[in-house]
Amino acid sequence: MIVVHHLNNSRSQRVLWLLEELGVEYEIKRYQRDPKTMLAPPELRAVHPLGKSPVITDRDATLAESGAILEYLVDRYGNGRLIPPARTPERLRYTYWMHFAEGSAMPPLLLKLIFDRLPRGVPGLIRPIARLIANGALRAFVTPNLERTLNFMESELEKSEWFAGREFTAADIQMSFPAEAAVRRAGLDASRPKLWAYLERIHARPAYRRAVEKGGPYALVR
Ligand SMILES: N[C@@H](CCC(=O)N[C@@H](CS)C(=O)NCC(=O)O)C(=O)O
Repeated sequence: MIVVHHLNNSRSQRVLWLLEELGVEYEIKRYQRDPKTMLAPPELRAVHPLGKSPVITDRDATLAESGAILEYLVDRYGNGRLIPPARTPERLRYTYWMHFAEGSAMPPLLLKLIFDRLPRGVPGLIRPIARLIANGALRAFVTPNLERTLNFMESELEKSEWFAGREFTAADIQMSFPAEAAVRRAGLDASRPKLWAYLERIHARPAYRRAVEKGGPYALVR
C-alpha cells in the first residue's frame, strides 16, 4: 500500500490528486504545520532526512521530491496514462514542465514569500530598513522574474490547452502548485486568460476535488 506523508496545505496535495486521477489505493499519514512558523513537524524527518512534504513510501522505497514522486507513480501505476508517448514532441514538453515547476517557477515565488514577510519578522525599530531592503530586492529581481515566468507560462498555454499538448498529463498536476501559488503571491488573475482557464479546468476535475476533500483545507485554492 502506498503511504503519502501529507503535510496540510502543501505540495503533497499534488500527489493525492495524481493518485485520485489514477484510481490507485493509498493511505494518508497526516502532519500539521507549525501555525506560527509554517514549518513541518520534526516527525517528518524520521521518514526522510529533509523533513519536507511530500514523501511517499511504497513497498521498500521511500521517495521525496514531488516531481520524482509523480514520475514514479505514473511509471509504476499509470499503464501509459497521463504521460505522452516516448520520443514525441509532447513527451519532451512533458519532461520540460515536470522540471520547470520546481526548478524555475517555484524559486521566484519562494523569494516573493520571503521578502514579503521579511520586514514583519524583525524588531520594530529596524523594520523600515528591512522593508527598504526587501522592496529593493523585490523590485530589482523578484518581480521582473515572476512577470517573465508567468508571461512565459501564459504564452505556452496559448499554443495548446495543456502544458504538454492537447491532452491532460501529470505535468499539469506538477504545474498546478506554482500556478496556484502565483494567484496568492504574485497577483495571477484573469488578465492572463489562458493560465486562468487552466486553473478553472483543473479545479473542476472530480479527482482534484476528491484529493482536496481527502487532504483537508487547501488555502492555495481560490
Ligand atoms: N521541491 C520540493 C519542495 C518540498 C517542500 O518545500 N515542501 C514544503 C511543503 S509545500 C514543506 O515541506 N515545507 C515545510 C518545511 O520546510 O518545514 C518538492 O517539490 O517536493
